[in-house]
Amino acid sequence: MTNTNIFPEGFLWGAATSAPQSEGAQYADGRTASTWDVWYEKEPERFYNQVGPQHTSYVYERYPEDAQLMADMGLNSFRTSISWNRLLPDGQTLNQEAVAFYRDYFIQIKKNGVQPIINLFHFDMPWWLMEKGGWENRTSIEAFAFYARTAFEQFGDLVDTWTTFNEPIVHVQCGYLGNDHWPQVYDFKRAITVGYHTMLAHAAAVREFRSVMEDSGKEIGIILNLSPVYAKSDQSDDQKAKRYAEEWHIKSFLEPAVNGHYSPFLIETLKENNLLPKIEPEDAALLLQGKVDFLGVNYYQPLRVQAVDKEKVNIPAKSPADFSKAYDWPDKKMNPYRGWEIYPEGIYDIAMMIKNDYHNIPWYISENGMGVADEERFMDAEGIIQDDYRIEFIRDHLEQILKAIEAESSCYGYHLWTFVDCWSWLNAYKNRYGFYRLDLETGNRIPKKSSFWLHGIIEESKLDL
Ligand code: BGP
Repeated sequence: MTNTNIFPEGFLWGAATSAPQSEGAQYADGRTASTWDVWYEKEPERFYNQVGPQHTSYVYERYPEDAQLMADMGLNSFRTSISWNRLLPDGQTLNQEAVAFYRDYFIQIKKNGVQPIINLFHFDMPWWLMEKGGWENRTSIEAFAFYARTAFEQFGDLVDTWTTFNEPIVHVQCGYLGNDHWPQVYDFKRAITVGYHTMLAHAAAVREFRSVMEDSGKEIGIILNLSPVYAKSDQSDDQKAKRYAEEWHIKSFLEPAVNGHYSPFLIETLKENNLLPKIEPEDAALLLQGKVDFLGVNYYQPLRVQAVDKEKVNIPAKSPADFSKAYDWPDKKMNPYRGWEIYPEGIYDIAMMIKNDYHNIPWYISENGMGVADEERFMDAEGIIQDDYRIEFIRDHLEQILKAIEAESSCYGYHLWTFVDCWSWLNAYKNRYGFYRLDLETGNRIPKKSSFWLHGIIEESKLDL
């Protein structure tokens, strides 16, 4: 395996969450609704145990305590997001109470020696914009640019590192090729348009960043779930399926973010299938402005694919499933408490892809973690969750990071999902991920065993191999 067990100086040790999953204070101090708030009001039965977005981890009130706990654990970085509909409740008017909250939140984090990494969009579309068509409507691009500019102007003095979107493929796929996000439609062409406008909005936000921050040395990136794709076999049909899966799941966002344009192969495929979105003459120049300084990489599990059954393929294609089919790898190791594959080696493969195909652009693991259902069953007499499974999970993934760094990958950090157990979309509190357990009744934070373990690793900056 790897010869070095030492993490480089300045390595980012942290955890990640998002505004809609942690803040709470649903309609407090001028905040308006996002799609999640409205959806819950319409269909509460879609949410696990009918627990909606109002039951988060109370960060709006408890952030000073959290900042202190991060410092106690030895973390030096933390990622969360800003709520668009809290900062600009109607899309135009600046909410001064939101400004005061976020400013103090970021100040408290920094006072404790923790660097905030701030993301702008984490699946939370303001309802006022969704009513106009959300990302399907081209006006969303400049609406997002205005929001981004406002955030940079209000918090740019406190925040050095920004990201535009978290896992943009998820709101495309779950909202327009499935029913796990609002608006729950199934339409490949609309999904492509939503993805395209998202990347134009990303580019417009980067454009605003460069203009507000000028030569400040501050940085902007994007967070992508770059799950590596593995084919069932070396046979050409399986390899073709892999190529398509990579284009759809990885490159459709990675290429414009790093290179400022889409891959010719993807454009050709869309053309052939009559799926090309409406492209305006000025779009190419805007996309070029969207090149990022770094990548955040979320990694949970790989994607395994095989060739599609030819007789079932639609022409023109109706979904990504017309290009590649999921493959159930018999040797896979599963997370028995969540149902996702555990494959730490995927991190090394992502690292080598970034190194070899994307000029080794600096990147860090912005999410990785192990969800566990009914985690109370692992609680000891003192009330501490004995999460040895999570310790093993983190340890195995860190080992792959060390191996990648030894192979000259530019990986510079690791963030666990998440710091304090947080609310998770339709799954609510079904799966827990945090270093700290959230007591749902009191809102209290109780450290899990993994928080003590990681503290030790951070102090020594090394992993026993
Ligand atoms: C990521 C999202 C997070 C979080 C995490 C865990 O894709 O960025 O917001 O939800 O997945 O997902 P789940 O709670 O569904 O297990």
